[in-house]
Amino acid sequence: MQPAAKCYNQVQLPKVLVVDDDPNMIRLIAESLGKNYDILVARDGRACLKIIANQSVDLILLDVMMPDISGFELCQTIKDNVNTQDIPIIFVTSLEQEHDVAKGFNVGAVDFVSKPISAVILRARVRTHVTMKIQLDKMQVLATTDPLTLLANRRKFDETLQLEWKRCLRNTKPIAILMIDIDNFKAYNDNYGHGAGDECLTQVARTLQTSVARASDLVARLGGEEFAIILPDCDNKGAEKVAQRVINLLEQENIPHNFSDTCSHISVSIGICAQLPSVNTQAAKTCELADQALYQAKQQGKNQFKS
Ligand code: GH3
Ligand code: MG
Ligand code: MG
Ligand code: MG
Repeated sequence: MQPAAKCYNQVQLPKVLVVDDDPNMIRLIAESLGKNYDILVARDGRACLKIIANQSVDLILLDVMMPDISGFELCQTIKDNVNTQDIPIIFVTSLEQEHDVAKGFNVGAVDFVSKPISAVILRARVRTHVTMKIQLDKMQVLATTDPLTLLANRRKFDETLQLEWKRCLRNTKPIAILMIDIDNFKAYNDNYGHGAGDECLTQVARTLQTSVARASDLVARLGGEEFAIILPDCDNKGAEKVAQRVINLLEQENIPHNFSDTCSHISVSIGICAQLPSVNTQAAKTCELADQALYQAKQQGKNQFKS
């Protein structure tokens, strides 16, 4: 699972992880950086990997020569993992031969700082790379978020589906997709106005988010009044439970819709497809089948789900 997403409204110090087997060096680096950063410490590669698996880190200062795993190997491991590959890594090392520096960049580092360290240079480089990382994070959030509902957008949906599909294939687990479409939404917009339509979309988005239980479940707005949910490690029975929860919650919320041919409140139709991924099938096929089920739900009277 990915570390929790960052909240940019909160005033939070950037997190810098110092990985070094020498406690004196760790102290020196921490003193050089001052109070502008939240400094985390790991004495070896294993401790480093544990920290970055559990929290989001903005920069790693990495020693090369360490007893268990070398900094070069550790850097490669971090860069090979999709959940950690965007963390910038600066090597802090006494190795300064051309081929060592080249190797550091080849395994994915963004910079090099020589030991013995100069506090001024270290601070300047850390500030530069942390600033870039924070800007990159903001751009990534913008590129993957639907601005109206703050749900994941279609790009994020497609990316997540590919990742979760592969993960479920590796672990021999089923994956379920729910395709969700608001019923008679054109009539809602035409009668209550576009502003009310936007508010309704936001409220439905919140309801969908409330209906899923796990951190790995993804709710997305695909466009217009169409949404989708990815439920990794979930079979058809589990997916039907989520769909029923959505329908029940919308009934309780009772957003009035007097121009609907279905019922007097805002409702949705849901198509479900749960599959065990295999090497011969593709995620797109699951979406297609969920779309066909959604069509059935619409045909058979709306405000319901079909598998
Ligand atoms: P059905 O029950 O068969 O799904 O019919 P429908 O009216 O919901 O579906 P249709 O595809 O005919 O209309 C979708 C409407 O959604 C069209 C448009 O007015 C509205 N819509 C799409 N995107 C937005 C948006 O971002 N904001 C608002 N307010 N309305 C939107
Ligand atoms: Mg060392
Ligand atoms: Mg539609
Ligand atoms: Mg619709």
